[in-house]
Amino acid sequence: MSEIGFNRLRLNIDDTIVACATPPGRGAISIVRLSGPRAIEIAERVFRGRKRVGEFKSHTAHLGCIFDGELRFERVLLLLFRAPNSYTGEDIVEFHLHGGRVAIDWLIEILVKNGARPAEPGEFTFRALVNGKMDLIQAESIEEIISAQSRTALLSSVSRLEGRLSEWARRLKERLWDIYTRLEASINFPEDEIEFDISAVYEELSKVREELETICANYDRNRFVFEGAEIVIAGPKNAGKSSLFNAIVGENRAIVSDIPGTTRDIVEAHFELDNIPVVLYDTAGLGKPSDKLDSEGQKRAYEKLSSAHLILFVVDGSVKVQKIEFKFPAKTVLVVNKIDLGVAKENEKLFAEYRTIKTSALLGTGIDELLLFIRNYLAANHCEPPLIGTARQRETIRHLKNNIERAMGYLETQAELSAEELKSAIENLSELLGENLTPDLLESIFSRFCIGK
Ligand SMILES: Nc1nc2c(ncn2[C@@H]2O[C@H](COP(=O)(O)OP(=O)(O)OP(=O)(O)O)[C@@H](O)[C@H]2O)c(=O)[nH]1
Ligand SMILES: [Mg+2]
Repeated sequence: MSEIGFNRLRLNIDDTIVACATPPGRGAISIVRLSGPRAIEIAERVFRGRKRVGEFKSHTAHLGCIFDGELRFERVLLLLFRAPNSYTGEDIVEFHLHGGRVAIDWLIEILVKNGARPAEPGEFTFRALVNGKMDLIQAESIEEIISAQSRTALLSSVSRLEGRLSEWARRLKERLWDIYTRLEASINFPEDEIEFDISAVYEELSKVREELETICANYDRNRFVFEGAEIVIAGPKNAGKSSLFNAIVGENRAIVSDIPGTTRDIVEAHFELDNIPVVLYDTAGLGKPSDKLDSEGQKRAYEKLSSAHLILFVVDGSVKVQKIEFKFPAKTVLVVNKIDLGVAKENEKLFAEYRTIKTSALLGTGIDELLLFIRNYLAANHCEPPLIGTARQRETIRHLKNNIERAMGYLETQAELSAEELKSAIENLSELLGENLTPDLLESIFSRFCIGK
């Protein structure tokens, strides 16, 4: 019995596993998948078609009936993928049946009765990993693809499934390995006068460092591509923040009233702008708190402001704007609202100091311009789909960058320490690729998967 496990879970990879691969519940078609050494044998016991399942060619589809003992269950379409040319690298049998909770559960029950075991979350992909069908980065990308929030995020994940990051990591590993072995040789056999040009190696390592910096910066700037851009509407009470929120969203989501301090809790709306997921927040008006609830509301507003990608600071431009007790970060745009009532003369000097957009949330004036500004802002802050896409990958690259910097620092005076750092860098790349699978690593990745994937 071969057990490979992570955490409390011990997975026997000799078992034949079964799970529904499509979302549970009503649907035109549901797919139940069997994978493992006994997949064909188990399928043969329950499926009756024109021929025996064992006689079917790989990658073919066959119509037939499922039997629960002698009870005829359902007509299904059976697809066969023979090892090693399948997702998991094992024999896979897929049953396509009419979607519906009862039918799915019943079929799984029949297959379990005939020798299959219900799969754990992510176990199909785990087998693909164990059987060398994909590396860890690619396995991770499957989950990323499933949960992608935008087309850019999807394209970035697909590039990892196709091996863009893995290839880059393998090539870098080779480059570092070459430097490491030459450095070690020059340390261990100084009398052999092994050619080791310190300044050339330094130059090469600094190129690697630059590459790593670009990768990290690109990911950091693009985080909102994966997580959604957080745009926070804030400003003094009664400025028309909730009205603006509703005007952008295009429906009456947030309560609007002429009573200052109407909004207490944060209201949010999700939508996409040019393939970038956006979360828009309406927050409580800032200023002297009127009561305990108001100060709690304002506390929440400030928390949101600190994590925002973009702040729309809304003021009522028709009356003299009170001194703004807010340190505008670079990511702020001043929205001068209620322009249908005119702009108070006293404000003109203040508005000239900031990047401003004039709106009337009441009449809908300036909303298109504001949306265009947001679009341009997001576009300017994101470029091509980033090479890395998860916090784990980002963290490993950060360690790697530290290794390279230290290796450069030690290169001239403490060659042994420099070699140690290069070795750690190579180990970090192996970890990125999942070449040494530890239970913790597997647990952290596969616990996010759904059953059937
Ligand atoms: N004339 C005019 N009135 C507006 C405009 N935008 C909002 N108002 C009015 O201003 C009042 C306050 O609007 P809200 O959207 O509730 O303002 P808020 O900033 O969310 O207020 P708080 O949640 O209390 O901080 C309401 O009576 C709105 O109808 C505008 O562009 N022009
Ligand atoms: Mg409000």
